[in-house]
Amino acid sequence: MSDATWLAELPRHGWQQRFQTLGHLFEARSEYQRIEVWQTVPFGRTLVLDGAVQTTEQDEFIYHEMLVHVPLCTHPRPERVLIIGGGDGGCLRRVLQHPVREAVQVEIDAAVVEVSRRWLPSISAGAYDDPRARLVIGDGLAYLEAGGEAFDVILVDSTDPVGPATLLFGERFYRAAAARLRRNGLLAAQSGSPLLQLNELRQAVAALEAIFARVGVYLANIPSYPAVLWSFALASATVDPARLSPARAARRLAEQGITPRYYTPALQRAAFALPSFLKRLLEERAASVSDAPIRALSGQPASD
Ligand code: AG3
Repeated sequence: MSDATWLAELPRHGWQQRFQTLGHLFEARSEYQRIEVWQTVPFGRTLVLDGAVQTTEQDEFIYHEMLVHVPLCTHPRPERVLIIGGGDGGCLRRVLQHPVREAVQVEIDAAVVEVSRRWLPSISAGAYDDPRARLVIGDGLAYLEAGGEAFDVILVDSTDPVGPATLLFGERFYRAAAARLRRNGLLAAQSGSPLLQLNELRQAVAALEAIFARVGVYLANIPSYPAVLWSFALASATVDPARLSPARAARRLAEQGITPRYYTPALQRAAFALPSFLKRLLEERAASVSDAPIRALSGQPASD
């Protein structure tokens, strides 16, 4: 529950975070979810979908730069890029900093785009008006399965792996995405908290590994997300995520005049170095972490 002073996320796995606010700016129920915008003290304007903080004015750059620049600086010629989700426009804006010819964004909820453009304009920063951007309002899986032109990079900028978004973390979705990737294509997806959603992360990685020859997990610290440490998955039929070239990334940034606030080519390489517990747990196939994932940190199987 939230009152006028504090915005509290819905508790999950016995964990809840809250933010001091200066007020509630907007609230509506769309066809798909409850959409709120709050003015928070630590992070400025904050977009909340179904009780979960999605992005904030102050730290959006970390998540969006890591979701976009890691795959796009890795791909030698990212001409056609597809974004699934990402209605706030933060991904689209970073994608358009690269030498792309077309960026297609498939977002299921038109209201998220409208609310974000109106209340959080600094996040998309005009990206939707770029002639290279094409917004499709619709279901991401249906779009992929309908077939059509292929992409160099597919980005999945989804909500948490609960409810309807669960589909975006499963084998059927990844198979459909793989079928729409060009040779040397890359898929990058936000894959949740490696501390609080470890089981979901392992399932997503297992589903990716069933389809892509090369799968890597990388991390970033995102202060407005629960437990801060956040994960992304990068998958490809041909490109080994562990052998990304910092030199190529540096060249791309220089050529395009991109000056990120979080991302650097050295950080890109470092982001794939995983803490031991995570490396081990991702390697273990069958073990279950149950619904108390943080307890897996102790190395003890969760019993309840
Ligand atoms: N999507 C992932 C946000 C997950 C945060 N989870 C939470 N607060 N429980 C972000 C979309 C930004 N474009």
